Amino acid sequence: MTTQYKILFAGTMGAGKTTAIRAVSQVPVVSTDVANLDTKAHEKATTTVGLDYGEVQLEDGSVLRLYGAPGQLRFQFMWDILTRGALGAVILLDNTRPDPLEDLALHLKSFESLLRRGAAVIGIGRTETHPEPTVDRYCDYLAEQGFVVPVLSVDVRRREDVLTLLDTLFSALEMSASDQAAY
Ligand SMILES: Nc1nc2c(ncn2[C@@H]2O[C@H](COP(=O)(O)OP(=O)(O)OP(=O)(O)O)[C@@H](O)[C@H]2O)c(=O)[nH]1
Ligand SMILES: [Mg+2]
Repeated sequence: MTTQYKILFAGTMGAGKTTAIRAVSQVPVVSTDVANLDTKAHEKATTTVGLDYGEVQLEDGSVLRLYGAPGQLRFQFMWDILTRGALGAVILLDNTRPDPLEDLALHLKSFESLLRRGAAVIGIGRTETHPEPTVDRYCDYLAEQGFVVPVLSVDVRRREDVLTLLDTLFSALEMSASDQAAY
């Protein structure tokens, strides 16, 4: 039987969870996007109200089942549901938002158990126009809170950037598995 892993894409509204899954999926993506009526929160045309689903096959033949969460806070109850059974998470943040470190704090709380076991990677979008907070600032903030999580600057419209996030997540998972084996 093919080995399958569930990976969750979470993060703020408009950070690009749906975009990221569409960029890498090798099957037609199932989306639950509807017209975005909350244009104060983000001006984009559509927003996810349920989940996204796509798949990508790794070189060893195993399959990643990619689930995208809705970013709007009114759907926060979906985050826990979608986290169940996930091997790891890609958390996408958007540097154009008013307070990206506050967004980070919310996601540290919501995905704490995945983050604590080294099963997450953080991707920061739109750093070319909004370089602050820098990746170093995010890492310092994480360290202050006792988290060790890789942080990358990404443009999730690019397939290679999304694949790099997934590679980094798997490296983090391997490292945390070998740390645990050492005890
Ligand atoms: N300029 C720029 N646009 C980006 C970048 N990353 C993503 N986008 C755009 O930002 C939008 C992201 O939209 P979605 O993929 O729907 O975002 P989402 O995270 O799924 O949002 P919700 O489902 O509403 O939570 C798309 O229009 C992308 O093309 C980036 O790095 N630079
Ligand atoms: Mg979406």
